[in-house]
Amino acid sequence: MYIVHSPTHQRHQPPYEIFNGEQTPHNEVPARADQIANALTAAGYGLEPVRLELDLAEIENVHDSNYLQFLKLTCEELKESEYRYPSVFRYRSGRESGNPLAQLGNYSFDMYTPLLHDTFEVASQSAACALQVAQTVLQAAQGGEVTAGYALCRPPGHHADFNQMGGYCYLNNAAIAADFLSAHGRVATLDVDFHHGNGTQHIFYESDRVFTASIHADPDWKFPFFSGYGDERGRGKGRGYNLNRPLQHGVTDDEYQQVLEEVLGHISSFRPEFLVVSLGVDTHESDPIGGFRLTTAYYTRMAKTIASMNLPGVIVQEGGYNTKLLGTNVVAFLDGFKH
Ligand code: SP5
Ligand code: ZN
Repeated sequence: MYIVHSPTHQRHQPPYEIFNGEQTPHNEVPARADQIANALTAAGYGLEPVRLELDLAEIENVHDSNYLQFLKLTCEELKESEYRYPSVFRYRSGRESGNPLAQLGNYSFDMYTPLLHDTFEVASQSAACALQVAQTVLQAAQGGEVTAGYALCRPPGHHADFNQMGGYCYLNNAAIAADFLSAHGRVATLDVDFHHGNGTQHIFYESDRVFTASIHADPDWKFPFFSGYGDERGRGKGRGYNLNRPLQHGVTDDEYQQVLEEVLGHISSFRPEFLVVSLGVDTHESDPIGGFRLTTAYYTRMAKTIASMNLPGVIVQEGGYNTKLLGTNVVAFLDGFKH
């Protein structure tokens, strides 16, 4: 399994999340990626540092160039120790404002996702990890070989929309990989993070080149609340190319497996040539912010089931917040995915 990571991710360290107006400990901590990297190494997997540099001109299908410039310039202007949280969100008057505080609220949808001096650079490297894996998997596919690779992305990406950050996400790593691959064939994205992949869904909502599927906590119960319902099926020529399976509290391995098999059936009917998996292990029974009851052993079974589609695959790390077990769960998944 080809694995890419970015050793400089530690420089993005959100100081806290703001919940109900109060500072609460941030869940998306550097220890997450470090713990995964250590577990992978201990399990005998080799990790490659990312060498690709993200070219912003190449991701303009995925992210608004004004949003990218805003991220880049805002981070550059911050001092090493500074950070910015939004305070004022877009008011639905139809007016725009160039005021930096207004811009911050315009390009954010929550108060969990601050900008720090190094955030844009680290997020770009995270996206580059996904893109480098996608390039390698594509090359192998063009040589007639079906392979899979894993991008140890941090920060995660699946909540980041065309022009909005949120849910600890700035750039949509999975969408960037999927958009790149879609120039070479039909792509399916399968999001198995505990939370709905709203950014990925929305970015491809009107596309019939990328089929997006997500299995997640019912948005009436959990974040991101405003997206992820079963009746969201795509729009325009993308109609029928989005699939959501919202689930209730306490889902077990066997219940999840049933839904997964059903979703894979729909994905197969689309006849994809590439698969991008948004892997969140916040579905684990021990996760501090999740609410499902999946076991470590199940990740191996889940991965075997997904790998049985026998497609060139890019696995992208999303959430998972139990910093003691994250690595064990990711290793369990990758062990099951090996073709
Ligand atoms: C990538 C990913 O998994 N992002 C998840 C973002 C969801 N964050 C919501 C966390 C809310 C936790 N704080 C609630 C405190 C309740 N007492
Ligand atoms: Zn999540």
